[in-house]
Amino acid sequence: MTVPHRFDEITETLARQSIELPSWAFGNSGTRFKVFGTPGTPRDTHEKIADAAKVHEMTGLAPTVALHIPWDDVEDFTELKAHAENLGVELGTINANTFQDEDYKFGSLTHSDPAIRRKAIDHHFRCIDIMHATGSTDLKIWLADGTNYPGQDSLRARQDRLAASLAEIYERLDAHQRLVLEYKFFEPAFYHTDVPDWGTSYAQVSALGDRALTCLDTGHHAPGTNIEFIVMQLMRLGKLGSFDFNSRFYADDDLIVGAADPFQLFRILYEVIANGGLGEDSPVRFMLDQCHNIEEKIPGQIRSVLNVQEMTARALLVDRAALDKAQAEHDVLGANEVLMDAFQTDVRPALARWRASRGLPEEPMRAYADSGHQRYLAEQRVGGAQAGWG
Ligand code: LRH
Ligand code: MN
Repeated sequence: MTVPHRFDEITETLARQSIELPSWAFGNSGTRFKVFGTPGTPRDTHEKIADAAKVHEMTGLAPTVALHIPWDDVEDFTELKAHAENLGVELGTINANTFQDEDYKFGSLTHSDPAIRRKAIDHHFRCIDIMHATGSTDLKIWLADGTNYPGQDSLRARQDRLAASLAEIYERLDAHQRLVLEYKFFEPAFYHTDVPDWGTSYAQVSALGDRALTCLDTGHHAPGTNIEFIVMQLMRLGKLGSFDFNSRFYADDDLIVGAADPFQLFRILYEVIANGGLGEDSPVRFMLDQCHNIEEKIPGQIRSVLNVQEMTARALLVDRAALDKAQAEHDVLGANEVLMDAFQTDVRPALARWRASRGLPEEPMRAYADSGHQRYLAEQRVGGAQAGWG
């Protein structure tokens, strides 16, 4: 199992890897049972961005931060852009939010009332205005829209209303802007969700145009779903725009990516690589979408981007020539062994040396713990309300 000797062949691709951080991962989050606080949690968007910048400083892997509107609303987004750049990061994907307003009880872009649809469309127009100020290229749309009981509403009518609403939003984008439509098979709706699967997202975005793509959240599939097959198919169709990386044992647990199922993350990244997703002009954007309900948030994000980097390195070390040969010969076990060889390769020592060669901490988790930054934040950030999903 001598794969590591090829590590030098993959560093150019690894150096191109960037993983966008979700601002909301630095705020408090939880479940319907409890949202716990954590000493040092940011109180506002500026502090969330400062924490994201700390993750980039420790790993060199996270140069952009995604915002969620209205959670990250500020007076002046141009000033916020400058604030981020002064900290060495940029503002990324703008996430719309039509899942916390009373008016959206029975839907937003799918609602039967044209006035409610108008309100939801206008919210997306505002997100596009914010993109102009932040220089962001991606508008991410995830809808909680759905029903809880059969018969509650017309599934067909809602799809048609959704298509019309999305068309208005797509029209408002300018030439360098994209929209990504995220799907999720359930929650908060418990009978049907209007964008439940990749097929529905693909159908809706394909009707819009080239700058409308699909967002794949790794926590949004029914148990037993072969997610890497969906990755391959959406990339084959040129419609995979972005990932929301996280992991789960049961439902949309939003745990640290790779924590629940590192082999699944490896298989997903192998398909990303095999379909050109890490190429220089790849349209695929990689983002984390996680909640650190009980663990500290900055170390949680550091651990997350390192998990993606580690599994990426292993997937890049797959001996393609040996795999192609085994596949051509229908050498079932041989082919599987080639993939498992790479998956079982410990790339951590080589990655640590490579980080050091780029002036980064060899062990970012330990370096962050030793920095005392967490204690500093807990002492600094006293008073005010800790940020969260509200
Ligand atoms: C929905 C979701 C979506 C975000 C939210 C924070 O479950 O994955 O991407 O808007 O989490
Ligand atoms: Mn998501």
